[in-house]
Amino acid sequence: MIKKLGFAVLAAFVMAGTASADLILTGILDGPLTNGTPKAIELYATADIPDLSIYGVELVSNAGSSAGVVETAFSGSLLAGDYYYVASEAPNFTSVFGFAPDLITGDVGHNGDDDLYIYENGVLHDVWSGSDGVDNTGTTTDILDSWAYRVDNTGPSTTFDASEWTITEPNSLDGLDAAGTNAAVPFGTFTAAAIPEPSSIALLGLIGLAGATRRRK
Ligand SMILES: [Ca+2]
Ligand SMILES: [Ca+2]
Ligand SMILES: [Ca+2]
Repeated sequence: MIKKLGFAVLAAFVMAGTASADLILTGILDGPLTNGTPKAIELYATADIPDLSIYGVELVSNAGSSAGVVETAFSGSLLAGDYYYVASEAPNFTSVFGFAPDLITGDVGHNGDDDLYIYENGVLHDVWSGSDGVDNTGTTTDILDSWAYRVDNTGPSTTFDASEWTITEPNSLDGLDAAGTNAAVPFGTFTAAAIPEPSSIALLGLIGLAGATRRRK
């Protein structure tokens, strides 16, 4: 009985740990190459994610408002510390970064004045800009021909917080070629602290204490 209770608590903790397996939106790029490419987003896994299809993206253009639904689901799997790249096309993304995007979809085909919403199991999970009803042109999240990158150890957040982002001025990438764009954009540098160990150690201690208390009765 005691062992079963301990196992149930431990299993609940392990499941909670799995649920906290997280994907963070870390980068947005509106590139300077042909047709404003590469247009891409970067995401980062803070834990192993065996099935990425529980996550997806919605692009809300200009002064539109979020419909609250995934337009394109992600696919594949990630290990903790992996990045995931979604682009509007492959050739120019590949020429800039030296590897192909993981997923190609028009739903990252923003042009610097748009909002991006990331969902987990259909629930809002992370957001870029989130200015429903407002075109971002001329606002703090105007990244026309430019980029934004998440500050280390922040996110995900369902409420946009500009202090969690490095946001460049519009047209900061104007005139750059693929190599110049690669040098200017910090994709692949985000870091996040590992899932803290102390809480799990403390919880295991509590389980042991609960077991010991019950045994005395
Ligand atoms: Ca737009
Ligand atoms: Ca908007
Ligand atoms: Ca420009």
